[in-house]
Parts: sequence; C-alpha cells; structure tokens
Amino acid sequence: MVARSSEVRPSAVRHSASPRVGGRRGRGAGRLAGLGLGGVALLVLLTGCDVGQTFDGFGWPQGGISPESKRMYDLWIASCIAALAVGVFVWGLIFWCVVRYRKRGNALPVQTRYNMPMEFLYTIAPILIVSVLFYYTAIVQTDVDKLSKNPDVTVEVVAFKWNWQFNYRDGQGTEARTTASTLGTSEVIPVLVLPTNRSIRFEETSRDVIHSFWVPELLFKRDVMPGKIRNVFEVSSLDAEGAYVGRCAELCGSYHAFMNFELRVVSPEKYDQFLAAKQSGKSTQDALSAIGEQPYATSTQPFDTRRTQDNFNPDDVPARTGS
Ligand SMILES: [Cu+2]
Repeated sequence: MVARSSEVRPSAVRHSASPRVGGRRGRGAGRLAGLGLGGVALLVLLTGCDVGQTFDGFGWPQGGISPESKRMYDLWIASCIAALAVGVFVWGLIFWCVVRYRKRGNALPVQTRYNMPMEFLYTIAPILIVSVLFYYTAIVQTDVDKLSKNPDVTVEVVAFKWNWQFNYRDGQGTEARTTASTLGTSEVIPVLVLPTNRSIRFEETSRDVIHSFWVPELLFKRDVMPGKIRNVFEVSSLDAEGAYVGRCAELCGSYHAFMNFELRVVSPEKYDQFLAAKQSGKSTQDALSAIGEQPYATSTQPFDTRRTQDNFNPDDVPARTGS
C-alpha cells in the first residue's frame, strides 16, 4: 500500500524533519548499546558456569571420552550460544517494534524503505555469522579427520552380517599384519580392548554390506564399506577407563539391531599385558581375566536371535501342531 502524504501522521512527519532527530538517534544508540552490554553480561554469566551442563548440552550427548569428542561438543555449545544471542537480539527488535510502532491512529508511520544502512546490515550480518560458523566447523572437522603418521595403536575393524571382528595390527594399511584378533559370535559379544593415553587408529572394512562403527561416547560414527574402500579415522587419546557399548549405525539387514560390541578402555600397562596374552594364544576372555578385567561384556548382552512362538509375535494365534 502506498501512503499518500496527507495520510502520514503529522507527528511522524515532524519527527523525521525535526532537528530533534539527532537526539532521538542518540537515545536509540544508547538503548542499542545497553542491549549489547546486557547481552555481553548474559554471555559472561552463562560462560561463568558450565553452559553445556546447565542446559543439558542443548540436546547434544555429554560424556565424550576423546579430545575430538570434546571439541565437537564445544563447537555445538558455542553454536547454540551464538544462535541464542542472535535469537534474543531479533526477538528484542521485534517486541520493541511492536510496542514502539503500535497503531495510534489511521495514519501510517514513516516508511523506511531503501534505508541503505539497514539493508547493508541485514545483508552483511547473516553472511558474517555463517562465515564464522563455517570457519570453526571447518577447523573442528579437519581436526577430527586428522591422521597421524605413526599412531600408537592400530586396530582393524571388520564388520559383517551381523557381528564384528577386531584385528590388532603391527602397522598401518593393508600391508600390515594382524598380531591378535577378537571375533564376535551370536553367543559372545566381542570386546575391543584399547588403552588410555595413546593415539588410536581405526581402519574399517566390511565383508558384505555397508555397516557403521559407532561408540556413542566417541560422539562419532563412520561407515564401514565393503570392497577396497578402507575408511580410517583416529582419536588422539581415550581419556576415561571403562566399558562402553558400541553399535552398528547403518541399517544392514535383519539383525542390524543385534550388532553390538563393547569398547573396554584400560590402562596402557593392562593393554600391553592383554595384547601379550592374546599373542601367546589366549582367548579374549582368558586374556581379559588375566589382566583383572571382566571376561565378558558388561555394557550389553547377546540378543536372543532364535525365533519361537514365545518371543516372536506372542499375541498371534497359537501355532498349529507340527509347525
Ligand atoms: Cu551392520
């Protein structure tokens, strides 16, 4: 709608043409500065405490056990704070406009189209925000994908329908040899034993279809591809001993949901003893017992893959005799 000059509120006309404009602008700038200071104070207050914990990680899983997982977590928290700051600023502007320019009569307020500073601001500001987010995302992503020349430990992850094999290697790549191995079965969950305070390379390969290696506490999953593609990633260390459930995160068939394993993080001394025991021919369970660890997985258990009338479709009509 185009306003005829006669319809424009006289007070608005007076304001736009009045010498008091500078004073109004000054007050507006003061308010804006106050808003900015308030935002900064809020940010300081929020960062003073652990923002992530206060807001339950803004939905991001907490308790990462590798430096990479902590960096990804920090990126998420910082992005959320930035998004909230922009959100609060925009909501503030909206509410301020609603109150300041509420309808006071039939006359239209001053129309501020073609306001170059404003249009410049709302073109440049989003570009700046996206650039900053992109910059930090690229840094963290490069860090998470980084490979070292000589990782302390290299383990080959072999996925197959529907279980895992973990091969402890004496080097990197397909040329290296397997010095010890753990194979999962339907009865026994495979336990992947790894040390704290050492860099670890995971080299992935699949025997059949695409799977995905996922330990939630690493805050990371990577597809395990069949054929010649060997997906590789590293963690610079594992920082907390314990038992962590691992899963397949790529729908790979009927028993996809049953493809669990356990990551058991132990001290470097215990890891060396475990590997020596395995290399001397002990089973994974005996080697785990030898270093004073639980021999079987404690974070998950084998699923019952047998289908009987009792556990499959139990509400269905009773099976006919002989079926
Ligand atoms: Cu799978």
